[in-house]
Amino acid sequence: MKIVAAKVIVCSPGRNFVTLKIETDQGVYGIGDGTLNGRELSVVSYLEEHVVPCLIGMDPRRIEDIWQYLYRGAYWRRGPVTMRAIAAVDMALWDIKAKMAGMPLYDLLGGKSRDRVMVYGHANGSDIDETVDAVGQYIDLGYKAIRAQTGVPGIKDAYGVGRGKLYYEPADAALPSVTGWDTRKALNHVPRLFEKLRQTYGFDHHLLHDGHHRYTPQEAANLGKMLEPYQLFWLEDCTPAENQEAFRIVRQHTVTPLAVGEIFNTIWDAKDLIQNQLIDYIRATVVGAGGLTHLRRIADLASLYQIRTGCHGATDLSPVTMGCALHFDTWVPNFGIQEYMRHTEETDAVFPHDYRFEDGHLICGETPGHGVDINEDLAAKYPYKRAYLPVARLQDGTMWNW
Ligand code: CS2
Ligand code: MG
Repeated sequence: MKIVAAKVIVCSPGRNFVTLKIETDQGVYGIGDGTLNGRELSVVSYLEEHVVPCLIGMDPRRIEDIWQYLYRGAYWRRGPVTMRAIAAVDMALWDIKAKMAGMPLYDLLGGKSRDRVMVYGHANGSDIDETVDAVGQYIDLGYKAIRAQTGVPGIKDAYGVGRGKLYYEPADAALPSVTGWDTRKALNHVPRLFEKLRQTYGFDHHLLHDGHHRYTPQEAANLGKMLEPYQLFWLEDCTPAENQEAFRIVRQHTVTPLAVGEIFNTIWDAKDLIQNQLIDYIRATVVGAGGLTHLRRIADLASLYQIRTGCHGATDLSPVTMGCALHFDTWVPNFGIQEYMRHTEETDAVFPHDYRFEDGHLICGETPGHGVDINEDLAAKYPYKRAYLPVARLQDGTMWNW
């Protein structure tokens, strides 16, 4: 069996997506996602110039060998562009293998560990009352777990706050828009949001919060401690994780569960965090961390330390990644939760898929493969549009982490 063609499809049905389609001499094809939010065309070029020429003629059944070829063979290891390109290939190859086996992907991975996958939705508002109402809407929709973010007085366009809709899209400008940050103001405000949420809705639902890399370890520890009475499911990205040791400071001071990893691209980004039990949930996902072949290694290492998965699932992860993630979540023994930000109707139409939402959970389909396809004619109607994530500056103009 041979790979006879591989093409990169770029489309923007509401936001940009980079999709790889690998075709074989047996007529079976596979689909992979390589989207890197705000830097999409770098992955397109990596794939077209440096990966596709090597793939032609290879045996698509040799998923592991092709992964090692692209990882070790490049000499230059790791990084978001490389690992997304590898992920796109890996997803497409698992899709092909599962289609050939006539099995939904979870069966090939080892079979179902659960019937459905708990997801969390994104509730947000410009102030505490609006966020409390938004959480209520998610509860009415059946969600069991909800992430809550709020605007903060004195902070321009605080992270995670949309524009009055149930979903929001952060990459929204042809040049990066400038948002603000002030840790003192956030530390005053965020605990009050969760106090109000617990007063209003009680303790039955899981509540989550994303710090989006804004706090120092000491500030993050302080926030975690202040949030303890509200029993969060997790506090995410409370401090940047390039220095994995930083989490030790947070960990020493708070029992609020910690999640990190949406920007990790290999097991090396998480190794010390996992082995020192500094986190509770690992957020690496299929497109970010080199595909299913590598993500399952991260999950297996995490399982030794009772750390559970919580795959990133924002809108910049295409339905192809969501399909793969749901098969992974259905199999992985140490599953925790899956993030779920709904895509636009246009995106859903370009990427026909068989997963469905029901009662606060996503359920992956039974179609052989990962269950997500691309309608290329429709995709062609939505050409690429440059779109950046925002940047963040402190009140005095200092550049900060968005
Ligand atoms: C976020 C994302 O989903 C999350 O937890 O941190 O919205 C993130 O900002 C985007 O995926 C960036 O592309
Ligand atoms: Mg996040």
